[in-house]
Amino acid sequence: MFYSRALVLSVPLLFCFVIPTSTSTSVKDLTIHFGGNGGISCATCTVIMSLTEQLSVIHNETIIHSLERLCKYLPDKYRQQCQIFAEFFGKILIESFTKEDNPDTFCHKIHFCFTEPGKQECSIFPKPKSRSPRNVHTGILKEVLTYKMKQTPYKIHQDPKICELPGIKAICDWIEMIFEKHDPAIDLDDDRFSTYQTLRGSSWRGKDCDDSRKDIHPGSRPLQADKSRDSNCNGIMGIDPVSGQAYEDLYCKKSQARGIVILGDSLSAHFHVPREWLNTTEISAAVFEPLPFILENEFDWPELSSGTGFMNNSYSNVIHGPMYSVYNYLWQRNRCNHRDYQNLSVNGARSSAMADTIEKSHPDTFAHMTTPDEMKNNSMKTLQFLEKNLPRGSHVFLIGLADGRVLYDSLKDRIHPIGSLRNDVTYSNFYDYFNCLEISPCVGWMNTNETIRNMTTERAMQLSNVLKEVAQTQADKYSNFKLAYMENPIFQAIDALKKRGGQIWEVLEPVDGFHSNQLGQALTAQALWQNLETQYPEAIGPINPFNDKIHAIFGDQGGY
Ligand SMILES: *[C@@H]1O[C@H](CO)[C@@H](O)[C@H](O)[C@H]1NC(C)=O
Ligand SMILES: *[C@@H]1O[C@H](CO)[C@@H](O)[C@H](O)[C@H]1NC(C)=O
Ligand SMILES: *[C@@H]1O[C@H](CO)[C@@H](O)[C@H](O)[C@H]1NC(C)=O
Ligand SMILES: *[C@@H]1O[C@H](CO)[C@@H](O)[C@H](O)[C@H]1NC(C)=O
Ligand SMILES: *[C@@H]1O[C@H](CO)[C@@H](O)[C@H](O)[C@H]1NC(C)=O
Ligand SMILES: *[C@@H]1O[C@H](CO)[C@@H](O)[C@H](O)[C@H]1NC(C)=O
Ligand SMILES: *[C@@H]1O[C@H](CO)[C@@H](O)[C@H](O)[C@H]1NC(C)=O
Ligand SMILES: [Ca+2]
Ligand SMILES: [Ca+2]
Repeated sequence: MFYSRALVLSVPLLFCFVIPTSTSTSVKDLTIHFGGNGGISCATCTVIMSLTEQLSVIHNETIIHSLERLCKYLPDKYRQQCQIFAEFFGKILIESFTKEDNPDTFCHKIHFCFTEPGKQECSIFPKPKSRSPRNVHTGILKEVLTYKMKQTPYKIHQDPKICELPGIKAICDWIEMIFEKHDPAIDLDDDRFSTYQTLRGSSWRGKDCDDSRKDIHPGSRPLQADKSRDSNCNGIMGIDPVSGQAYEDLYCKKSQARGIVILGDSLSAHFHVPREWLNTTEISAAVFEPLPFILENEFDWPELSSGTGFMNNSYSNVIHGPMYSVYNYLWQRNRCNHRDYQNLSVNGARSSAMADTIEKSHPDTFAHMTTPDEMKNNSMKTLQFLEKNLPRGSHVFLIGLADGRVLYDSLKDRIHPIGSLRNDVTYSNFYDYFNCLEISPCVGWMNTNETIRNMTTERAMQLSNVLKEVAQTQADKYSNFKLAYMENPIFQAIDALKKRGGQIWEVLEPVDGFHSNQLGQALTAQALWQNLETQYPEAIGPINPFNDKIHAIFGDQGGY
C-alpha cells in the first residue's frame, strides 16, 4: 500500500465525534435522519430562513425577494435548483410567515423543527415577544408534507425532510453522492491516486502521473530509475548527459526520500465552511463562486491543511490565513518527495484499521465515549496494519488529544456569524442549539455545562495516556517503523499565537466553533515541524544537497 518510506502522523481524536442516534445504515439516512427534534432538516430550514429574513431587513425588501436574491448569489449550477426551490417555498412563505415570526418559530410552524415528547424545544434566536400561533396547517403546508411520498400514504404528523423539497433534493443527492465514496471518483487504473483534484483526488493523495498504470503513482519505487519516464510522479526523470547516470539515481536514490501519511478523522480534517456564507452583512455572489470546488472536497481543505497542504491559498475570499504544512516542509527539505503525500482521513472517520473506535461515540452519554480499552485495542490494530503496509525505515507518531475546553472558554460570549445582523446569537446559544438538535460534532466540549466539559477532558487525558503508554511499551515491537508519542501540537501553536499578541478565537473556525481554522492549521504545522526537527531529525531525513539542481532542471516538477 505504501511504497516509499513514510512519516505517519496518527491523529486519533475520534472519540469526540458523534454518530447519529438513529440506526442509520447509509449516508442517505445520515444526511436525512441525522439528529432529533428535526435535526439537520430543522437546522437547514433555520439557516435558510435567517439568511432570508436578515437580507430582507438589510435590503428593505420582501422576504420573497430576499430568497430570490440568495439564489442569485449561487453559481449557475445551483442557481437553477435554488430558483425551483424558491418558487415552491415562496408560496409557503407568503402564506405562513408573519411579522411575529423569527426563523425558529417559522421552521416549527412548517414542521421542519418540532419537539419530541420529553425533549426541550430547540431555538437559536432569542424568542420573539409575541408568539405566532403554532402548527397551522395551510394548504401549501400539506403540499410540503405530502411532496415526498406520492405513492405511499404519508401521515401529516410525520416530519418533513428538507432534502425532499424540490430544488433542494437535487443538491442533497449530489452531496450524498460525494460523501458516499472515499476513494477517488476518477481513478482509471485503480491505484487510488487520481489525476483529478477534488472528489478525493489529488487534494488527498499526490496527483497520479499515469492513470492507466497501477504501478505508476506518487511514492512508488522508480522503474528502471525513471530513465525514460517518470514512474513515481515526482517530476524527476531522464539521464544526466554529463555523467550518463539517471537523475533519479543521482539526486534521489540516496536522499532518503519519504512521503507523509495522515491517519485521522474530521478533527485532523481541516473542515471549513466559509463564515461569509452565513454573515448577511458580507454575503455576496463572490463568496459562493468556489461552491462547486468546496462541495466536491466535502468542505475539507486538505490542500491547505497542516499535514498535507501543498498549495498557496488562492481562495482568500472564503478561507483566511497562510499555508504551512508538514508535507511542504518535507518537500522543501528534499524535492524528491514531490507529490508524496496521502491523507487517509475521513469526515466522521471510517478509515481502515481505525474504524472501530468511531462507531462508539454518542451524543448524550459518556458510556458511549471511546474507552481507554477501546483506544488501546484500536491503536494496536492500527500499528499492526502499518507494520504490514509500511516499508522499512518509516516513522509513526501517535499524537495525543487536545484539551477541548479552550473552545468554550474562548468562544462562549462571542457572536456567531448567523447572528451578525443583530448580534443576538452567541456560541453558547449555538452549542445549546446543536445539542438540542443532537447534531453536535462534539457534545462533550461544545457544551455549556462545565461538569460535562470537565468529564470530557478527563477522558481525553486518559486516552492520551493510553497512547503514550502504547508508544512506550510497543516501541521495539515493529521492524518497519520507529514509534513515538507526541503531545497534541495545538497548545504550542496557541502559545506562538499569544506571543504575537493574538487570541485563541483567532485560530478557531467561526462557523462550526470547533475545528481549527487556516491560521490554526498553519501554526500547528509549524509546531509539528519544530518538534520533528529538534527531537526526531531522523524522521524527516537529511536536506537534499541537490535541491537547487532539481529545481533548475525540473522547474515545478509538474506541479500538483
Ligand atoms: C423601505 O421601503 C419602503 C417602501 O418599499 C419605504 O417606504 C421605506 O421608506 C423604506 N425604508 C428604508 C429604511 O429605506
Ligand atoms: C486530511 O484529510 C481531510 C479530508 O478528509 C482534510 O480535510 C484534512 O485537512 C487533512 N488533514 C491533514 C492533517 O492534512
Ligand atoms: C506560493 O507562492 C510563493 C510566493 O508567491 C511561490 O514562491 C511558491 O512557489 C508558491 N507555492 C506554490 C505551491 O504554488
Ligand atoms: C481488547 O482486546 C483484548 C484482547 O484482544 C480483549 O480481551 C478485550 O475485550 C478488548 N477490549 C475491547 C474494549 O474491545
Ligand atoms: C460579519 O461581517 C462583518 C463585515 O465584514 C464583520 O464586521 C463582522 O464582524 C462579521 N460578524 C461576525 C459575527 O462574523
Ligand atoms: C451538567 O451535567 C451534569 C452531568 O451530566 C449534570 O449532573 C448536571 O445537572 C448538569 N448541570 C446543569 C446545570 O445542567
Ligand atoms: C472544572 O475543572 C476546572 C479546572 O480543572 C476546575 O477549576 C473547575 O472547578 C471544574 N468545574 C467543575 C464544575 O467541575
Ligand atoms: Ca497510476
Ligand atoms: Ca521520478
